[in-house]
Amino acid sequence: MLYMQFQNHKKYMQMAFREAKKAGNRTRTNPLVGAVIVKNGKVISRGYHSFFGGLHAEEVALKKAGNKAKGADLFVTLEPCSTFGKRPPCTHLIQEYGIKSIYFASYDVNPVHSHKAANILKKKGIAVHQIPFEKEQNELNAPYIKCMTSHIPFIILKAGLTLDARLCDQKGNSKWITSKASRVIAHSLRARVNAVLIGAKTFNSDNPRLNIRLKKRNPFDEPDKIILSSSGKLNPRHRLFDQRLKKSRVIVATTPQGKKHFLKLFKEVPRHVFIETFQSSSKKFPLKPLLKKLVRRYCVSSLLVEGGADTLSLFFNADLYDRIVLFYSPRFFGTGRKTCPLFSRKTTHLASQNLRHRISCIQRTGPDVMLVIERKKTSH
Ligand code: AOF
Ligand code: ZN
Repeated sequence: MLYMQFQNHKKYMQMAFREAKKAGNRTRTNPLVGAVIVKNGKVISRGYHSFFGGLHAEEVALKKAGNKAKGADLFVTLEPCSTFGKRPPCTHLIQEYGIKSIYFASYDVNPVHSHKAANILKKKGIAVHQIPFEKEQNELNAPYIKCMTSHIPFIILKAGLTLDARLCDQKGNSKWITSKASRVIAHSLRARVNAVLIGAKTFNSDNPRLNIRLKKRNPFDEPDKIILSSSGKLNPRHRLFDQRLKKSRVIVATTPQGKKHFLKLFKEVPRHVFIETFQSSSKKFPLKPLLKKLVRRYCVSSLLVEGGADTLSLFFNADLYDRIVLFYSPRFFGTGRKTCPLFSRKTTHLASQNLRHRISCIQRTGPDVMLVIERKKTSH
């Protein structure tokens, strides 16, 4: 009997996780959370946190259940919040609606709420149980956990390259190395993050759109587009600056001198373009202040760095990444003046340090192979 009950509880929690995922990339720096309410062995309502600032998962499920929530069990993927934020505390609502017992998967990493709900609810006579789903939670909410604990987004470096790790051919062409199948997966990566970042060289040479081009789009928001350019020398006629294509914000990250240069390029800077300046004492762009600003001002919890080689090296050498996604095309470009390697700048990584990586996925994408590589530990 007890075993059966446990299996059922696990099933409801899995259902709550499926709910949580429905919000895609829309909760930004908030967590993905799902909730299921069960009474007499029947699911009476479900809910999820659907966008940043929106109703919390528990709130949605409780409101749907209404009076029926009295005496029911609540399954929620995250410890409920317990103080006023943008929303009222869920611990309040849980009591108000007469929930009998709650089951949660993990404690919240937000220090405001962490390890608080259980005591509050128990004092009100509500039974509280944890059903740990650590792996699922860490996967689902990697960006939220990273942001909440380090104030830096979850960073994915992405590149399409040849088997000898070249990003460009002899003429410097970097477009069309990988297959269509790889590009479809690359677009689905864009759909899972809040922002995509490229360097000025890639912007000026490729004139990219950096948008999600998938048939099935919901529940994805177009990611913000970020262009890294110390000099501010960016082609003003390129597509990302086109008012008509503005589906998302474009953020130009530059230096004070770069900003002056950039402003001269336009009669009027398009309204969807934001300029952020950072003082730089060395040749390297100050990434950490930029990343912190992206979290604070733009609610970016996950960032996809799409190149080129200089930009990828900048993040790699600064140890500012959590995952690397590589699409290997079955070609070889060899050496040559313009055939740049994946990381073009001098690296300080030693053979022993590279053990920090773990290959978490190997997948064929048409004629190519995709490797997903995780950093074992973050040191930010
Ligand atoms: C969510 N959705 O379903 C739950 C959250 O600013 P607020 O009021 O929206 O509160 C955000 C915090 O609430 C968030 O950092 C997390 O600690 C907690 N729980 N948040 O966005 C939810 N249950
Ligand atoms: Zn809440």
